[in-house]
Amino acid sequence: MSADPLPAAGGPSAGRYIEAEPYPWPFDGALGPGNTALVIIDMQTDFCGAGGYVDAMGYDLGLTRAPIGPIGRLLAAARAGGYPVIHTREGHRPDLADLPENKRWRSRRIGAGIGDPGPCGRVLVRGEPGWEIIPELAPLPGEPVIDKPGKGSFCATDLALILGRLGVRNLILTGITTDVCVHTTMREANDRGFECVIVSDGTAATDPGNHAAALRMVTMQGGVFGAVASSEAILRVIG
Ligand code: C5J
Repeated sequence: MSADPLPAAGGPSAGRYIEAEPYPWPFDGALGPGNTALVIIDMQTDFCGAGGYVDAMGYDLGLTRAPIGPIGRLLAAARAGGYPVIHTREGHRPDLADLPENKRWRSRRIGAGIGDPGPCGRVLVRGEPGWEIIPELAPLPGEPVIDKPGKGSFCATDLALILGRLGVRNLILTGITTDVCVHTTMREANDRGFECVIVSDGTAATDPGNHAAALRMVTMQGGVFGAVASSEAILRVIG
């Protein structure tokens, strides 16, 4: 009789798990620096700094800055434990050749035109001050930085190639915003077979209700996109 290669659906079997909802993560308990990456999404001045894109739209920067502390602690633990760290940046080419016309039009409607000049340089344009990752979470040399023109981190990027090269199959997802770039990335990753956990206090949205709803969506259908865990629960295992 051959052994079942999957853990029992009802609960964890032997392995290393993070306390998460709706199941201990990862599903198979196979968690370690050789197969698990910390992904930090779009912690750029444009999304959480004064004068950036989110600020120009009039949203509360206190919300999008809230995960900086928890992400910083996860980043330190991941680096110390030898876990791969991947950063992403949303932004467009200076000639805006990769900026869809409808994306630009919508951003101009709300007073934060992508590609237009602002206090932090041209909004969401590569190379501009607002597009840079905030100093508190700056990448170290050797940590891949994925430049993406869209909301998802897999669309029009080399992220899948890099994760494959690293042997990564589990993703710890952090960054901003929960309901837009983090969720889009989680959905893209889940469809590609990655096992994902989203960090409840390591993510934030421009609306607290959207943040809560985005986390709740993950837990439906037995964990339709993966699982949700706090940074503290993750630090207990990888810290
Ligand atoms: C948005 C993002 N919200 N990083 N980008 O436009 O979530």
